[in-house]
Amino acid sequence: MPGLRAPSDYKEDPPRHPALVVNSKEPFNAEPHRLALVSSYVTPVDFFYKRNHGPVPIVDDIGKYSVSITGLIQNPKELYMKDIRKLPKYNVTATLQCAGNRRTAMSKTRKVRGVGWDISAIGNAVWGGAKLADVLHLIGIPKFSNITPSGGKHVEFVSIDKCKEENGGPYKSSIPLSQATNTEADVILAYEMNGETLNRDHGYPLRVIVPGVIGARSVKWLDSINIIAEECQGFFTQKDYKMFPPSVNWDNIDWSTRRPQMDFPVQSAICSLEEVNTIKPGKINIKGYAVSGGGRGIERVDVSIDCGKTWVEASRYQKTGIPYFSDDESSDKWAWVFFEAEADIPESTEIVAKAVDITGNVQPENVEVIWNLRGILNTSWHRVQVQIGQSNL
Ligand SMILES: Nc1nc2c(c(=O)[nH]1)N[C@H]1C(S)=C(S)[C@@H](COP(=O)(O)O)O[C@H]1N2
Ligand SMILES: [Mo]
Repeated sequence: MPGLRAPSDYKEDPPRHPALVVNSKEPFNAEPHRLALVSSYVTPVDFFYKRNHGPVPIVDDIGKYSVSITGLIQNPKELYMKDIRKLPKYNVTATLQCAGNRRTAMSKTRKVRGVGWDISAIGNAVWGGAKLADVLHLIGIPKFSNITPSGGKHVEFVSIDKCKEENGGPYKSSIPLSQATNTEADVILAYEMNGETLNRDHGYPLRVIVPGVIGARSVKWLDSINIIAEECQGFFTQKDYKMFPPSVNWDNIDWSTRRPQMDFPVQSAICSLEEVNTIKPGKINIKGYAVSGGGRGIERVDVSIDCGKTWVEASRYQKTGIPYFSDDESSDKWAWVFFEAEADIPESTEIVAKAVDITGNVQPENVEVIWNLRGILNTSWHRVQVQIGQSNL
């Protein structure tokens, strides 16, 4: 692991913005306030959620840093930053969402295990870097490959951070070779975030970005890329980030019965209001984000101000002044969409939002039906309470 070093404690973790809500200090897990989240389409780096499983790695000499590409290929290779920077550079606007986003709300039904996230374990950034398809092409794997001549079917990304879930070993995960070599899937080895050099919390010097897929597959602090026959056998691919039915508990769980989660389902949340609000009667602004996995656009966002009895359609946009159309060339395919609606609130009520993606997938009404012991993928209708009274808004 030339050039990249993994500390065993948190003394050398980077400084963070004081406005972040810290869910866990060591390892550092934090998210912005919901209002901050919808104040800009591209999330500023400081306010982008941070999800670490161990101390943040350190680069002592960037000139010495390289990524090794090994496994079921003819010629294993070491790639330095200069080799990666020589490849065509792409800027991909993509929303990263932790599978545990909105876990706290799921925990209220029945206890779940995991970091307690509110609704902001999500962010949208412009990721600059080389396409993984180009990197793999460089080492002799053709674009749009399903298998290498020696039987490689998956691409494993290995970091160097020391994670307790891996008994002190590094974070790792994998994606199918077909996705990795598909230029349209836009899988990026990113060295920039929002036009700046990637910072330490987000994976400096190099991380993977797998658009449309749960954040867990976007491995930070990349140390090696392995072409393998079976999917990654590590903890975060085999014993975590899988969706189980509500009947499965910690006594009867059999991890091997489920596939690792990849695409995330359609999601939306109201960010202009807290969970419980006290307002004066009159007009309020209902604003939030909506996003779906796999590059599926957002077809519609419905808002209700009477607990879900009747609905109005919210307006949608990515860039101010430009109307959003799902599947249009002018839209950012991998990015979230903001929605907005104005409503008159005469009495205390529950305000609800639900999004529909281009496939017609819609968020489930209740959290109970999607409850799972790890508390992942809470995409149930987002509900906030408003009470009429002395205003705090
Ligand atoms: N090496 C490494 N990569 C990682 C993680 C990690 O702990 N170590 N966390 C993963 C998870 S679960 C998520 S949600 C995203 C979070 O990325 P961010 O901290 O840049 O928001 O990184 C992923 N990649
Ligand atoms: Mo995550």
